[in-house]
Amino acid sequence: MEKYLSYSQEVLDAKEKGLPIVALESTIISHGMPYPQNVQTAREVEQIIRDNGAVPATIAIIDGKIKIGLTDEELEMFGNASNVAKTSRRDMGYLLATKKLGATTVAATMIAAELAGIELFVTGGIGGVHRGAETTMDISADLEELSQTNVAVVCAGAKSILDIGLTLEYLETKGVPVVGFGTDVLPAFYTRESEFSVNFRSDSAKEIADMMRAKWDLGLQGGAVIANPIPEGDALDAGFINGIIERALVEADEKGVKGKDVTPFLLGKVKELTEGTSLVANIALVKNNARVGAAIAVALNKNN
Ligand code: PSU
Ligand code: MN
Repeated sequence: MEKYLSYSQEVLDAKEKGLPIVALESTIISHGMPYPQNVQTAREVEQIIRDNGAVPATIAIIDGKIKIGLTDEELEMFGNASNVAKTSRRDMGYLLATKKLGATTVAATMIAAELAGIELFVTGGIGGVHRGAETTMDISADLEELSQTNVAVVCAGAKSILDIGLTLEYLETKGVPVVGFGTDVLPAFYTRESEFSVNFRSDSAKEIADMMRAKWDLGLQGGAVIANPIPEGDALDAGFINGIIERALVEADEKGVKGKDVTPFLLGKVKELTEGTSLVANIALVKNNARVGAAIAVALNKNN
């Protein structure tokens, strides 16, 4: 693995000392937020993880290596580069071989985290089953990854650019538990609630860590979705944001956006149409996830 993985000094030290580590993705940096807010948010999220007793490992593909932990310079370069490829499971080999810049999605970050021995990963939103998937077959590779790779993923639920109901059905078929952190209903990213229930509610990081340990001890492959609602003060009005998402979906359809471009296009449109309000909410929920994720990583580190 040394041929492909390259650790930052901070992560290397953490591994040697057996400290809890939290993986972070980089598609959110390159395709989810504009520069310079992306780099600033990434740094602040890393600091929140440190302040809560764990060590952050932002993951990206740079120069033919999967980087586990980025230096400040790497983060700055990466967040400001225009030639970064969104990288899912499918794309990893190609990007390593060609030494191009790759931003890891939830799926690719899970793969990298597992290779690096990291059990917990914090992000904003996961991919899912898109609306209209019954004809487009647009289902994120993130879901397949959640079913086979042993990493718990803390997110703010599923965004309503997706078909949340079908996403839950898919996760159920694949045996992926969906846990609400302090909530009975699945949060919908910008809002604290959707019309769907989670499988389990837990109010305790330790309980979630124990659940993951039991699952993995049994040899049950795969991760879990730990859905943590956006803080109340940062949540957007459901009517407002859903109206905007509808408009973004219509435009994506009219423009014929396909494949891996769909999610970044929709996220970009939503940001544009909300005049930045969605970006503020997005930043707030990721930070909130970092707090919860660090607590779960600490608990996982104790029960392994
Ligand atoms: N949802 C968000 N923000 C994001 C993404 C999803 O709210 O940045 C990114 C994540 O990296 C996720 C990817 O893994 O989009 C899913 O893309 P796709 O739907 O093409 O699988
Ligand atoms: Mn897709």
